[in-house]
Amino acid sequence: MTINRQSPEQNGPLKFPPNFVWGSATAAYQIEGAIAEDGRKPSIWDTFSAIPGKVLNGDTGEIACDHYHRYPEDVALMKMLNLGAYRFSIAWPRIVPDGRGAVNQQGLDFYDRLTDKLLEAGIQPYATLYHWDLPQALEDRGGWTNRETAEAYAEYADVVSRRLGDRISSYTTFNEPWCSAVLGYGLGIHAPGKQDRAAQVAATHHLLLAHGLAVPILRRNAPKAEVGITLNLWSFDPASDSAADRQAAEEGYDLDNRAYLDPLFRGKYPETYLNALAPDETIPVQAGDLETMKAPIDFLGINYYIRHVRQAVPGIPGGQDVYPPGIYTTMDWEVYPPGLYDLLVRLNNEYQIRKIYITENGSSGEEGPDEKGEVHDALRLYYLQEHLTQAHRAIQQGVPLAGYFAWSLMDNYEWAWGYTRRFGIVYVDYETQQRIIKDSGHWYARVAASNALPDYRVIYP
Ligand code: GCO
Repeated sequence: MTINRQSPEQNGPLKFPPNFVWGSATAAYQIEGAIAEDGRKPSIWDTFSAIPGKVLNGDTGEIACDHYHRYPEDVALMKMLNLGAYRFSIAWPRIVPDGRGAVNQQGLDFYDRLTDKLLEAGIQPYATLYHWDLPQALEDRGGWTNRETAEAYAEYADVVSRRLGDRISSYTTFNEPWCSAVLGYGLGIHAPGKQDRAAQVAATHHLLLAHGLAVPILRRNAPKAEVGITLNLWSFDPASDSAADRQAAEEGYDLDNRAYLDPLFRGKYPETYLNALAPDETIPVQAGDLETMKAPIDFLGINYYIRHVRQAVPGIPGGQDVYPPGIYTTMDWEVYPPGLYDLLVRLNNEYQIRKIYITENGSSGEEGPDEKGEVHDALRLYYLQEHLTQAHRAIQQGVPLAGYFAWSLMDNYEWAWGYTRRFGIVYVDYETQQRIIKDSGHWYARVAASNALPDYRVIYP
């Protein structure tokens, strides 16, 4: 790791606006463990991860980071990292274990205790209501392909926000509905593992509908909290200057980004998306749905990891990905920080967005402790630094970016990759459950404390 103290492009620290929120993020199934404790019943991820071949090494979230029991220690770690906010998700199968009906008070108690611990430590709780762990009982009736799941979700949102109310600073209805619909119902890479394009289209609609149904409920129960949604978005670049490649990149943007943004901000699906539907892929839209989906929100959360570079393929809207030379992480994801700037500026130009948070951004890397017990994760530190530099640039261009959440607080269960991909700024030894703050975590703690990027730059490799 080289520290360049005379970086030519930077004079002095890059200061962020006052009150910029510095946080870190996790998700329930990825860290909590305790899958059968205190009344929790199975989610689609318990079922899916138990099927041989679905998850690398057969890994499950049974124990994960044991956060359910170790949350006081984890909040203490957040404090050491100078975090002003913590983005976590609430497990629906702990709260309404059968998806609908009986409420499990012990499940609510856990998030109550966590919220209090955070507030005691001066850390704002940012709660996500759905990060992919649908109660299995609902999946048994069709899951997100069934409109009933949207109604069940609204009831669940009501239960949670009645209990936690304004003690939660910020409610996010959904994390990455694209992943739930496309990876879960279309490609079968995630739970529930369906490979059915028509199911994907129906799931997309019901996820967006559920969001819209929940917004007024959250506002009523927690009038002082903010309400928003998090999307996984990419920037899209053409593989060449040709008109065909440029069109492929634009179609890709429409199919993956705009298919979620337009319903939320404009109350309609984009033309490219509608035109790409096969005859059996019908959107199960009912009167009023599109109006419901565009309920005004206080913020948009963006999870940005990579860009897409697209090459035209005749007959395939959006073309195909190509992989330019560059730095790649162990997920085989290209490190492309300017894509974050491009995306933020474009979103700000195209939609009326009151406030944006980067709710996830980070890098995988499999470094472990050295003989001194330190974890030197140079690529992750570089990744955070470069993306924050681009975020800072976007703020200079007028993008209303209000906060940044590093993914992730700690190494955890990386879905179909099991425990083989580590994203934490804190290392987790899964055998002993020991946590060690990595170099990137120490660096991030200084950034959060000073509300600025330091005046030196780390060069990679
Ligand atoms: C995501 C997920 C995270 C992943 C992360 C890295 O929202 O996609 O929220 O759960 O772990 O993105 O792949």
